[in-house]
Amino acid sequence: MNPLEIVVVAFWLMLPAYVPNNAAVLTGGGPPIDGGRTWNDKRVLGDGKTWRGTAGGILAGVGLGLLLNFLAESVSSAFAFTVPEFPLAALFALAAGAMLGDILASFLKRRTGRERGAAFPGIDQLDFVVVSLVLTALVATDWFIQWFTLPVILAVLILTPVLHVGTNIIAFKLGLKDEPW
Ligand code: CTP
Ligand code: K
Ligand code: MG
Repeated sequence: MNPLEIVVVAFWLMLPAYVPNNAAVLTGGGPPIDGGRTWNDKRVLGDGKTWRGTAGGILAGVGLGLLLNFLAESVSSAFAFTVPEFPLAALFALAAGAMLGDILASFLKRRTGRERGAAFPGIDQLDFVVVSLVLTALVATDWFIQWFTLPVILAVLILTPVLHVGTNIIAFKLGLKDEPW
């Protein structure tokens, strides 16, 4: 794989995991997942993790993946290499894993005394990647091994924080997000 192929395949593979966080910002609101419950006087997750945002995020990730499946052949012929189609299980794991990673991060933020919206550098940028990759490896193992080669995983780990910081600054400037992280 040449460097362009590695970067394009890494980005393509992760799109269904990238979109849920942004879609949740747009669809969020309504009852929080933790129902307002606290643990040691701190919210279990906080008002920033809602059922609606989570469902909207997962649907957006899976929906985008179905669109990518439809486009995969044309994109592959435009480049001189193949971009993958996503099995349904992998799509769901990428999207739901991204939301789960973000929820686990909020759980850790509350346990470490961080209020809703507080930054947690490092965790904020990679929580969703790690959980979506692990979940995908579990539910679509053969497909995962075929596509997530070591160079692709390294590209994902480097690309993701850069893209995450960039898109969040844009969402903040557009007034969609309360903080630029
Ligand atoms: N959101 C949601 N449900 C989710 C994730 C996000 O409704 N599972 C929405 C919420 O409106 C949230 C916004 O998207 O405020 C931004 O997401 P995020 O930055 O992850 O949440 P924070 O509000 O910063 O809360 P936390 O400190 O718990 O991360
Ligand atoms: K977050
Ligand atoms: Mg936030």
